Amino acid sequence: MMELNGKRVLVIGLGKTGRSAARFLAARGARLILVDKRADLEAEDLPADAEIHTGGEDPAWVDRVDLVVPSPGVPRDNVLLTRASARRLPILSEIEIAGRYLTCGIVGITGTNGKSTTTTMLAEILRAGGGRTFAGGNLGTPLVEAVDKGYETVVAEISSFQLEWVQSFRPRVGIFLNVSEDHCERYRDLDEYSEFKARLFANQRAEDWAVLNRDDPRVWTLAKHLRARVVGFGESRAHHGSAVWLDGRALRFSVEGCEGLIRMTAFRLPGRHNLSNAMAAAGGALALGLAPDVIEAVLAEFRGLPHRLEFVRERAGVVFLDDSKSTNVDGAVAALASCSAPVIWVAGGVDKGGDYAPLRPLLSAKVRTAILMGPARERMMRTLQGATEVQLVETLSQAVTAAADAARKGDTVLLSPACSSFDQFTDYAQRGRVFKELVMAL
Ligand code: UMA
Repeated sequence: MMELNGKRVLVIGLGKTGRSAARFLAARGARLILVDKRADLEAEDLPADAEIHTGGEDPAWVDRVDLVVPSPGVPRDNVLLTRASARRLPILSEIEIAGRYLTCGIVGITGTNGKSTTTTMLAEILRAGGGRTFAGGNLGTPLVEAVDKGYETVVAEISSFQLEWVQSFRPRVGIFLNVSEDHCERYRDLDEYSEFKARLFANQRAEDWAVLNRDDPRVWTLAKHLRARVVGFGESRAHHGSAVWLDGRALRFSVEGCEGLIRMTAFRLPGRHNLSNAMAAAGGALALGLAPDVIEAVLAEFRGLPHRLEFVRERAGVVFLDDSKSTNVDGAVAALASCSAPVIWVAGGVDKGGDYAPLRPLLSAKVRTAILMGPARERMMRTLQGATEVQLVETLSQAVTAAADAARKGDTVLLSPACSSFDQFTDYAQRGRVFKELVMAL
Protein backbone atom coordinates (compact mmCIF):
# COMPACT_ATOMS: atom_id res chain seq x y z
CA MET A 1 0.00 0.00 0.00
CA MET A 2 1.17 3.56 -0.54
CA GLU A 3 -0.20 6.78 0.91
CA LEU A 4 -2.05 8.73 -1.76
CA ASN A 5 -4.00 11.14 0.42
CA GLY A 6 -2.86 14.69 -0.33
CA LYS A 7 -0.25 13.50 -2.87
CA ARG A 8 0.05 15.58 -6.01
CA VAL A 9 -0.01 13.27 -9.03
CA LEU A 10 0.46 13.92 -12.74
CA VAL A 11 -1.37 11.38 -14.93
CA ILE A 12 -0.17 11.33 -18.54
CA GLY A 13 -2.61 10.08 -21.19
CA LEU A 14 -6.36 9.99 -20.67
CA GLY A 15 -7.35 6.84 -22.50
CA LYS A 16 -8.61 3.77 -20.63
CA THR A 17 -5.66 3.56 -18.26
CA GLY A 18 -5.39 7.26 -17.45
CA ARG A 19 -9.12 7.59 -16.74
CA SER A 20 -9.22 4.56 -14.45
CA ALA A 21 -6.02 5.66 -12.69
CA ALA A 22 -7.39 9.18 -12.23
CA ARG A 23 -10.61 7.94 -10.63
CA PHE A 24 -8.67 5.53 -8.41
CA LEU A 25 -6.21 8.20 -7.26
CA ALA A 26 -8.91 10.84 -6.69
CA ALA A 27 -10.96 8.41 -4.59
CA ARG A 28 -7.93 8.02 -2.34
CA GLY A 29 -7.43 11.73 -1.82
CA ALA A 30 -4.74 12.51 -4.42
CA ARG A 31 -4.66 15.96 -6.05
CA LEU A 32 -4.48 15.51 -9.77
CA ILE A 33 -3.03 17.14 -12.83
CA LEU A 34 -4.38 15.22 -15.84
CA VAL A 35 -2.80 15.72 -19.25
CA ASP A 36 -3.28 14.39 -22.74
CA LYS A 37 -1.53 15.61 -25.85
CA ARG A 38 -4.75 15.23 -27.84
CA ALA A 39 -6.74 18.45 -28.09
CA ASP A 40 -10.17 16.98 -28.85
CA LEU A 41 -10.58 15.05 -25.61
CA GLU A 42 -13.84 14.74 -23.68
CA ALA A 43 -13.54 15.58 -19.99
CA GLU A 44 -16.51 13.47 -18.89
CA ASP A 45 -15.73 10.65 -16.42
CA LEU A 46 -12.77 12.62 -15.07
CA PRO A 47 -12.62 13.66 -11.39
CA ALA A 48 -14.34 17.03 -11.05
CA ASP A 49 -11.66 18.87 -9.08
CA ALA A 50 -8.70 17.77 -11.22
CA GLU A 51 -6.63 20.26 -13.19
CA ILE A 52 -6.93 19.15 -16.83
CA HIS A 53 -4.68 20.08 -19.76
CA THR A 54 -5.19 18.82 -23.29
CA GLY A 55 -3.52 19.48 -26.62
CA GLY A 56 0.05 19.98 -25.43
CA GLU A 57 2.73 19.14 -22.89
CA ASP A 58 4.43 21.62 -20.55
CA PRO A 59 7.38 20.26 -18.53
CA ALA A 60 6.63 22.84 -15.80
CA TRP A 61 3.63 20.69 -14.70
CA VAL A 62 6.10 18.09 -13.51
CA ASP A 63 7.60 20.59 -11.05
CA ARG A 64 4.31 20.76 -9.16
CA VAL A 65 3.81 17.05 -8.40
CA ASP A 66 5.17 14.25 -6.18
CA LEU A 67 4.40 11.32 -8.48
CA VAL A 68 3.95 10.71 -12.22
CA VAL A 69 1.69 7.97 -13.65
CA PRO A 70 2.17 7.49 -17.41
CA SER A 71 -0.27 5.52 -19.59
CA PRO A 72 1.26 2.51 -21.36
CA GLY A 73 1.16 4.27 -24.73
CA VAL A 74 3.45 7.07 -23.52
CA PRO A 75 7.00 6.44 -24.77
CA ARG A 76 9.87 6.62 -22.31
CA ASP A 77 11.36 9.65 -24.10
CA ASN A 78 8.20 11.73 -23.61
CA VAL A 79 9.22 15.25 -22.41
CA LEU A 80 7.25 15.00 -19.17
CA LEU A 81 8.84 11.67 -18.29
CA THR A 82 12.29 12.97 -19.15
CA ARG A 83 11.75 15.92 -16.82
CA ALA A 84 10.40 13.68 -14.07
CA SER A 85 13.42 11.35 -14.38
CA ALA A 86 15.80 14.31 -14.25
CA ARG A 87 14.08 15.50 -11.05
CA ARG A 88 14.18 11.94 -9.65
CA LEU A 89 10.43 11.89 -9.14
CA PRO A 90 8.81 8.50 -8.75
CA ILE A 91 7.25 7.32 -12.04
CA LEU A 92 4.86 4.41 -11.56
CA SER A 93 2.69 2.59 -14.05
CA GLU A 94 -0.96 1.88 -13.30
CA ILE A 95 -0.22 -1.85 -12.77
CA GLU A 96 2.40 -0.96 -10.15
CA ILE A 97 -0.14 1.12 -8.23
CA ALA A 98 -2.79 -1.61 -8.59
CA GLY A 99 -0.27 -4.21 -7.38
CA ARG A 100 0.35 -2.20 -4.20
CA TYR A 101 -3.36 -2.15 -3.37
CA LEU A 102 -4.51 -5.61 -4.49
CA THR A 103 -4.67 -8.02 -1.59
CA CYS A 104 -5.38 -11.14 -3.69
CA GLY A 105 -2.96 -13.16 -5.81
CA ILE A 106 -2.04 -11.85 -9.25
CA VAL A 107 -1.35 -13.98 -12.30
CA GLY A 108 0.58 -11.92 -14.88
CA ILE A 109 0.74 -13.13 -18.48
CA THR A 110 3.15 -11.63 -20.96
CA GLY A 111 4.60 -12.52 -24.36
CA THR A 112 4.36 -11.19 -27.89
CA ASN A 113 1.43 -13.33 -29.00
CA GLY A 114 -1.29 -15.36 -27.32
CA LYS A 115 -1.58 -13.21 -24.18
CA SER A 116 -5.29 -12.45 -24.48
CA THR A 117 -6.26 -16.03 -25.32
CA THR A 118 -4.19 -17.46 -22.47
CA THR A 119 -5.45 -14.84 -20.00
CA THR A 120 -9.06 -15.60 -20.88
CA MET A 121 -8.55 -19.39 -20.79
CA LEU A 122 -6.86 -19.29 -17.40
CA ALA A 123 -9.47 -16.92 -15.93
CA GLU A 124 -12.22 -19.29 -17.11
CA ILE A 125 -10.44 -22.26 -15.52
CA LEU A 126 -10.17 -20.40 -12.20
CA ARG A 127 -13.86 -19.40 -12.37
CA ALA A 128 -14.82 -23.01 -13.13
CA GLY A 129 -12.82 -23.99 -10.05
CA GLY A 130 -15.08 -21.71 -8.01
CA GLY A 131 -12.83 -18.69 -7.44
CA ARG A 132 -13.98 -15.06 -7.98
CA THR A 133 -11.63 -14.06 -10.78
CA PHE A 134 -10.93 -10.78 -12.55
CA ALA A 135 -9.49 -10.88 -16.08
CA GLY A 136 -8.02 -7.65 -17.41
CA GLY A 137 -4.89 -5.56 -17.83
CA ASN A 138 -3.78 -5.06 -21.43
CA LEU A 139 -6.82 -7.19 -22.33
CA GLY A 140 -9.03 -4.17 -21.70
CA THR A 141 -9.92 -3.30 -18.11
CA PRO A 142 -7.11 -1.65 -16.12
CA LEU A 143 -6.04 -3.52 -12.97
CA VAL A 144 -6.88 -0.66 -10.58
CA GLU A 145 -10.53 -1.45 -11.35
CA ALA A 146 -10.09 -4.79 -9.54
CA VAL A 147 -8.96 -3.26 -6.23
CA ASP A 148 -11.34 -3.73 -3.26
CA LYS A 149 -13.87 -5.71 -5.32
CA GLY A 150 -13.53 -9.01 -3.46
CA TYR A 151 -11.67 -10.95 -6.15
CA GLU A 152 -9.74 -14.03 -5.11
CA THR A 153 -7.44 -13.89 -8.13
CA VAL A 154 -6.59 -11.25 -10.69
CA VAL A 155 -5.48 -12.65 -14.05
CA ALA A 156 -3.72 -9.88 -15.93
CA GLU A 157 -2.51 -9.64 -19.48
CA ILE A 158 0.65 -7.56 -19.15
CA SER A 159 2.36 -5.74 -22.02
CA SER A 160 5.99 -4.67 -22.13
CA PHE A 161 4.74 -1.06 -22.05
CA GLN A 162 3.09 -1.65 -18.68
CA LEU A 163 6.30 -3.17 -17.32
CA GLU A 164 8.40 -0.11 -18.15
CA TRP A 165 7.57 1.65 -14.88
CA VAL A 166 7.21 -1.09 -12.28
CA GLN A 167 9.15 -1.36 -9.02
CA SER A 168 7.60 -3.93 -6.75
CA PHE A 169 4.94 -5.54 -9.00
CA ARG A 170 4.91 -9.18 -7.94
CA PRO A 171 2.65 -11.78 -9.55
CA ARG A 172 2.17 -14.99 -7.60
CA VAL A 173 2.28 -16.69 -11.02
CA GLY A 174 4.09 -15.08 -13.97
CA ILE A 175 3.62 -16.61 -17.41
CA PHE A 176 5.93 -15.77 -20.33
CA LEU A 177 4.58 -17.16 -23.61
CA ASN A 178 7.01 -16.19 -26.35
CA VAL A 179 8.96 -13.28 -27.71
CA SER A 180 9.37 -12.14 -31.29
CA GLU A 181 9.75 -8.86 -33.13
CA ASP A 182 7.08 -6.33 -32.21
CA HIS A 183 7.01 -2.68 -31.20
CA CYS A 184 10.25 -1.93 -33.05
CA GLU A 185 9.03 1.67 -32.92
CA ARG A 186 9.57 1.66 -29.15
CA TYR A 187 12.49 -0.69 -28.42
CA ARG A 188 16.07 -0.67 -29.68
CA ASP A 189 16.10 -4.40 -30.37
CA LEU A 190 14.67 -7.74 -29.32
CA ASP A 191 16.99 -7.88 -26.30
CA GLU A 192 15.67 -4.63 -24.87
CA TYR A 193 12.06 -5.69 -25.54
CA SER A 194 12.66 -9.08 -23.84
CA GLU A 195 14.32 -7.38 -20.86
CA PHE A 196 11.21 -5.33 -20.20
CA LYS A 197 9.02 -8.41 -20.45
CA ALA A 198 11.30 -10.31 -18.04
CA ARG A 199 10.60 -7.65 -15.38
CA LEU A 200 7.43 -9.57 -14.69
CA PHE A 201 9.54 -11.95 -12.59
CA ALA A 202 11.91 -9.46 -10.94
CA ASN A 203 10.10 -9.24 -7.58
CA GLN A 204 8.98 -12.84 -7.28
CA ARG A 205 9.96 -14.92 -4.26
CA ALA A 206 10.78 -18.60 -3.85
CA GLU A 207 7.15 -19.54 -3.19
CA ASP A 208 5.93 -17.90 -6.43
CA TRP A 209 5.74 -19.52 -9.86
CA ALA A 210 7.17 -18.76 -13.29
CA VAL A 211 5.54 -20.59 -16.20
CA LEU A 212 7.95 -20.44 -19.13
CA ASN A 213 7.87 -21.60 -22.74
CA ARG A 214 10.62 -24.16 -23.09
CA ASP A 215 10.45 -24.04 -26.91
CA ASP A 216 11.35 -20.33 -27.02
CA PRO A 217 15.08 -19.98 -26.27
CA ARG A 218 14.81 -16.31 -25.24
CA VAL A 219 12.10 -17.20 -22.73
CA TRP A 220 13.59 -20.45 -21.47
CA THR A 221 16.98 -18.91 -20.79
CA LEU A 222 15.33 -17.05 -17.90
CA ALA A 223 14.61 -20.33 -16.11
CA LYS A 224 18.04 -20.52 -14.51
CA HIS A 225 18.01 -16.92 -13.29
CA LEU A 226 14.66 -16.74 -11.53
CA ARG A 227 13.90 -16.96 -7.84
CA ALA A 228 10.43 -18.47 -8.38
CA ARG A 229 9.57 -22.13 -8.94
CA VAL A 230 9.60 -22.86 -12.69
CA VAL A 231 7.06 -24.82 -14.74
CA GLY A 232 8.35 -25.31 -18.29
CA PHE A 233 5.85 -25.98 -21.05
CA GLY A 234 6.63 -27.22 -24.55
CA GLU A 235 6.15 -29.78 -27.27
CA SER A 236 8.11 -32.46 -25.46
CA ARG A 237 9.43 -33.32 -22.01
CA ALA A 238 13.01 -32.16 -22.37
CA HIS A 239 13.96 -30.99 -18.91
CA HIS A 240 13.77 -32.15 -15.33
CA GLY A 241 11.52 -30.35 -12.92
CA SER A 242 7.92 -29.25 -13.24
CA ALA A 243 6.59 -29.36 -16.79
CA VAL A 244 3.58 -29.51 -19.10
CA TRP A 245 4.12 -31.15 -22.49
CA LEU A 246 2.28 -32.59 -25.48
CA ASP A 247 1.49 -36.25 -25.87
CA GLY A 248 -0.52 -36.65 -29.08
CA ARG A 249 -3.87 -34.94 -28.46
CA ALA A 250 -3.28 -34.68 -24.73
CA LEU A 251 -1.27 -32.62 -22.28
CA ARG A 252 0.88 -34.44 -19.76
CA PHE A 253 2.09 -32.73 -16.64
CA SER A 254 4.38 -33.16 -13.72
CA VAL A 255 4.15 -30.28 -11.28
CA GLU A 256 6.07 -30.62 -8.01
CA GLY A 257 5.86 -34.41 -8.30
CA CYS A 258 2.11 -34.50 -9.06
CA GLU A 259 1.65 -36.18 -12.47
CA GLY A 260 -1.30 -36.61 -14.79
CA LEU A 261 -2.98 -36.17 -18.16
CA ILE A 262 -5.40 -33.61 -19.60
CA ARG A 263 -7.26 -34.91 -22.66
CA MET A 264 -7.51 -32.40 -25.52
CA THR A 265 -9.70 -34.35 -27.97
CA ALA A 266 -12.47 -31.73 -27.71
CA PHE A 267 -10.14 -28.71 -27.91
CA ARG A 268 -11.30 -26.60 -30.87
CA LEU A 269 -8.82 -23.78 -31.31
CA PRO A 270 -6.73 -24.17 -34.48
CA GLY A 271 -2.93 -24.17 -34.69
CA ARG A 272 0.11 -25.28 -32.70
CA HIS A 273 0.28 -21.86 -31.07
CA ASN A 274 -3.08 -22.45 -29.41
CA LEU A 275 -1.86 -25.76 -27.98
CA SER A 276 1.05 -23.78 -26.60
CA ASN A 277 -1.38 -21.24 -25.08
CA ALA A 278 -3.40 -24.10 -23.57
CA MET A 279 -0.24 -25.61 -22.03
CA ALA A 280 0.64 -22.24 -20.51
CA ALA A 281 -2.86 -21.81 -19.05
CA ALA A 282 -2.80 -25.38 -17.74
CA GLY A 283 0.66 -24.81 -16.21
CA GLY A 284 -0.58 -21.69 -14.40
CA ALA A 285 -3.76 -23.42 -13.23
CA LEU A 286 -1.87 -26.49 -11.94
CA ALA A 287 0.57 -24.23 -10.08
CA LEU A 288 -2.44 -22.63 -8.39
CA GLY A 289 -3.72 -26.08 -7.37
CA LEU A 290 -6.61 -26.46 -9.83
CA ALA A 291 -7.79 -29.99 -10.55
CA PRO A 292 -6.89 -31.49 -13.98
CA ASP A 293 -10.51 -32.40 -14.73
CA VAL A 294 -11.59 -28.76 -14.29
CA ILE A 295 -8.83 -27.66 -16.69
CA GLU A 296 -9.84 -30.36 -19.19
CA ALA A 297 -13.51 -29.34 -19.10
CA VAL A 298 -12.79 -25.63 -19.65
CA LEU A 299 -10.33 -26.26 -22.50
CA ALA A 300 -12.91 -28.51 -24.19
CA GLU A 301 -15.52 -25.73 -24.06
CA PHE A 302 -13.24 -22.83 -24.94
CA ARG A 303 -14.19 -21.24 -28.27
CA GLY A 304 -11.55 -18.53 -28.58
CA LEU A 305 -11.79 -14.77 -28.70
CA PRO A 306 -13.11 -12.37 -31.30
CA HIS A 307 -10.63 -11.36 -34.01
CA ARG A 308 -8.30 -14.30 -33.35
CA LEU A 309 -8.73 -16.68 -36.27
CA GLU A 310 -12.45 -16.10 -35.82
CA PHE A 311 -14.74 -17.83 -38.31
CA VAL A 312 -16.85 -15.19 -40.11
CA ARG A 313 -18.77 -17.09 -42.80
CA GLU A 314 -18.55 -19.62 -45.60
CA ARG A 315 -19.61 -18.29 -49.01
CA ALA A 316 -19.58 -20.42 -52.17
CA GLY A 317 -17.12 -22.84 -50.58
CA VAL A 318 -14.79 -20.07 -49.38
CA VAL A 319 -14.15 -19.70 -45.64
CA PHE A 320 -13.52 -16.17 -44.29
CA LEU A 321 -11.46 -15.80 -41.08
CA ASP A 322 -10.94 -12.63 -39.04
CA ASP A 323 -7.50 -12.54 -37.39
CA SER A 324 -7.37 -8.74 -37.01
CA LYS A 325 -5.66 -9.20 -33.62
CA SER A 326 -2.44 -10.20 -35.41
CA THR A 327 -0.80 -6.79 -35.42
CA ASN A 328 2.74 -8.14 -35.86
CA VAL A 329 4.64 -10.51 -38.15
CA ASP A 330 4.76 -13.40 -35.73
CA GLY A 331 0.99 -13.30 -35.18
CA ALA A 332 0.41 -13.50 -38.94
CA VAL A 333 2.95 -16.34 -39.22
CA ALA A 334 1.05 -18.32 -36.55
CA ALA A 335 -2.27 -17.65 -38.28
CA LEU A 336 -1.00 -18.69 -41.72
CA ALA A 337 0.64 -21.77 -40.24
CA SER A 338 -2.69 -22.93 -38.84
CA CYS A 339 -4.66 -22.52 -42.11
CA SER A 340 -4.58 -25.58 -44.36
CA ALA A 341 -6.53 -24.70 -47.49
CA PRO A 342 -5.04 -22.41 -50.15
CA VAL A 343 -5.16 -18.97 -48.56
CA ILE A 344 -6.02 -15.54 -49.89
CA TRP A 345 -4.16 -13.42 -47.38
CA VAL A 346 -5.25 -9.86 -46.56
CA ALA A 347 -2.58 -7.88 -44.70
CA GLY A 348 -1.04 -4.46 -44.19
CA GLY A 349 -1.90 -1.28 -42.34
CA VAL A 350 0.61 0.77 -40.37
CA ASP A 351 4.15 -0.58 -40.55
CA LYS A 352 5.69 -1.22 -37.11
CA GLY A 353 9.22 -1.55 -38.49
CA GLY A 354 9.49 -5.34 -38.21
CA ASP A 355 11.04 -7.72 -40.74
CA TYR A 356 8.44 -9.39 -42.98
CA ALA A 357 10.86 -12.06 -44.28
CA PRO A 358 9.65 -14.83 -41.87
CA LEU A 359 6.37 -14.77 -43.84
CA ARG A 360 8.01 -15.76 -47.14
CA PRO A 361 8.09 -19.56 -46.68
CA LEU A 362 4.42 -19.61 -45.65
CA LEU A 363 3.47 -17.42 -48.58
CA SER A 364 5.21 -19.79 -50.98
CA ALA A 365 3.64 -22.85 -49.39
CA LYS A 366 0.07 -21.71 -48.72
CA VAL A 367 -0.90 -18.35 -50.13
CA ARG A 368 -2.47 -18.12 -53.59
CA THR A 369 -2.71 -14.32 -53.51
CA ALA A 370 -1.48 -11.76 -50.97
CA ILE A 371 -3.55 -8.58 -50.90
CA LEU A 372 -1.60 -5.81 -49.22
CA MET A 373 -3.18 -2.56 -48.05
CA GLY A 374 -2.33 0.66 -46.22
CA PRO A 375 0.93 2.57 -45.87
CA ALA A 376 2.89 -0.62 -45.08
CA ARG A 377 2.09 -2.22 -48.45
CA GLU A 378 5.13 -1.00 -50.42
CA ARG A 379 7.67 -2.13 -47.83
CA MET A 380 5.85 -5.44 -47.38
CA MET A 381 5.85 -6.02 -51.12
CA ARG A 382 9.57 -5.36 -51.41
CA THR A 383 10.24 -8.18 -48.93
CA LEU A 384 7.51 -10.57 -50.06
CA GLN A 385 7.37 -10.30 -53.85
CA GLY A 386 8.30 -13.48 -55.67
CA ALA A 387 7.00 -15.66 -52.82
CA THR A 388 3.46 -15.49 -54.19
CA GLU A 389 1.19 -13.30 -56.34
CA VAL A 390 0.79 -9.88 -54.73
CA GLN A 391 -1.96 -7.29 -55.25
CA LEU A 392 -1.78 -3.79 -53.78
CA VAL A 393 -4.87 -1.90 -52.62
CA GLU A 394 -5.45 1.08 -50.37
CA THR A 395 -8.34 0.22 -48.06
CA LEU A 396 -9.79 -2.79 -46.30
CA SER A 397 -12.95 -2.44 -48.35
CA GLN A 398 -10.95 -2.74 -51.60
CA ALA A 399 -9.03 -5.66 -50.08
CA VAL A 400 -12.20 -7.61 -49.30
CA THR A 401 -13.52 -7.09 -52.83
CA ALA A 402 -10.19 -8.20 -54.32
CA ALA A 403 -10.05 -11.23 -52.00
CA ALA A 404 -13.58 -12.32 -52.92
CA ASP A 405 -12.67 -12.04 -56.62
CA ALA A 406 -9.46 -14.04 -56.21
CA ALA A 407 -10.90 -16.83 -54.03
CA ARG A 408 -12.00 -20.19 -55.44
CA LYS A 409 -14.01 -22.97 -53.84
CA GLY A 410 -11.97 -24.56 -51.03
CA ASP A 411 -9.91 -21.43 -50.34
CA THR A 412 -9.63 -19.55 -47.06
CA VAL A 413 -9.69 -15.77 -47.02
CA LEU A 414 -7.65 -14.73 -43.99
CA LEU A 415 -7.39 -11.19 -42.61
CA SER A 416 -4.18 -11.34 -40.54
CA PRO A 417 -2.56 -7.95 -41.06
CA ALA A 418 0.92 -8.19 -39.41
CA CYS A 419 0.51 -4.43 -38.93
CA SER A 420 -1.38 -2.08 -36.66
CA SER A 421 -4.70 -0.64 -37.75
CA PHE A 422 -4.36 3.08 -37.09
CA ASP A 423 -4.32 4.14 -40.78
CA GLN A 424 -8.01 3.33 -41.18
CA PHE A 425 -9.34 2.38 -37.75
CA THR A 426 -9.22 3.24 -34.05
CA ASP A 427 -7.94 -0.23 -33.12
CA TYR A 428 -7.71 -3.86 -34.25
CA ALA A 429 -11.19 -4.61 -32.91
CA GLN A 430 -12.81 -1.97 -35.12
CA ARG A 431 -10.78 -3.26 -38.10
CA GLY A 432 -12.11 -6.76 -37.38
CA ARG A 433 -15.70 -5.58 -37.04
CA VAL A 434 -15.54 -3.69 -40.34
CA PHE A 435 -13.99 -6.75 -42.03
CA LYS A 436 -16.86 -8.91 -40.81
CA GLU A 437 -19.43 -6.39 -42.04
CA LEU A 438 -17.78 -6.21 -45.46
CA VAL A 439 -17.65 -10.01 -45.69
CA MET A 440 -21.27 -10.42 -44.61
CA ALA A 441 -22.30 -7.87 -47.26
CA LEU A 442 -20.63 -9.79 -50.13
N1 UMA B 1 -1.00 10.06 -25.01
C1 UMA B 1 -0.42 11.22 -24.51
N2 UMA B 1 0.92 11.35 -24.65
C2 UMA B 1 1.72 10.40 -25.23
C3 UMA B 1 1.11 9.22 -25.72
C4 UMA B 1 -0.26 9.08 -25.59
O1 UMA B 1 -1.10 12.10 -23.99
O2 UMA B 1 2.94 10.59 -25.31
C5 UMA B 1 -2.46 9.89 -24.90
C6 UMA B 1 -3.19 9.70 -26.19
O3 UMA B 1 -3.50 10.94 -26.80
C7 UMA B 1 -4.44 8.96 -25.75
C8 UMA B 1 -4.00 8.23 -24.49
O4 UMA B 1 -2.71 8.72 -24.16
O5 UMA B 1 -5.52 9.81 -25.45
C9 UMA B 1 -3.93 6.75 -24.81
O6 UMA B 1 -3.22 6.03 -23.83
P1 UMA B 1 -2.69 4.57 -24.17
O7 UMA B 1 -2.12 4.55 -25.55
O8 UMA B 1 -1.81 4.13 -23.07
O9 UMA B 1 -4.05 3.72 -24.26
P2 UMA B 1 -5.12 3.26 -23.18
O10 UMA B 1 -6.45 3.63 -23.72
O11 UMA B 1 -4.78 3.69 -21.81
O12 UMA B 1 -4.98 1.68 -23.36
C10 UMA B 1 -3.92 0.97 -22.71
C11 UMA B 1 -3.35 -0.05 -23.67
N3 UMA B 1 -2.81 0.63 -24.85
C12 UMA B 1 -1.50 0.59 -25.17
O13 UMA B 1 -0.69 -0.01 -24.52
C13 UMA B 1 -1.07 1.34 -26.41
C14 UMA B 1 -4.42 -1.05 -24.07
O14 UMA B 1 -3.81 -2.09 -24.82
C15 UMA B 1 -5.03 -1.67 -22.82
O15 UMA B 1 -6.12 -2.50 -23.19
C16 UMA B 1 -5.52 -0.59 -21.87
O16 UMA B 1 -4.44 0.31 -21.56
C17 UMA B 1 -6.03 -1.15 -20.54
O17 UMA B 1 -5.00 -1.74 -19.79
C18 UMA B 1 -4.03 -2.09 -26.25
C19 UMA B 1 -2.71 -2.27 -26.99
O18 UMA B 1 -2.65 -1.99 -28.17
C20 UMA B 1 -4.95 -3.26 -26.61
N4 UMA B 1 -1.65 -2.76 -26.33
C21 UMA B 1 -0.37 -3.03 -26.97
C22 UMA B 1 -0.38 -4.41 -27.60
O19 UMA B 1 -1.18 -5.26 -27.15
O20 UMA B 1 0.43 -4.65 -28.50
C23 UMA B 1 0.73 -2.99 -25.92
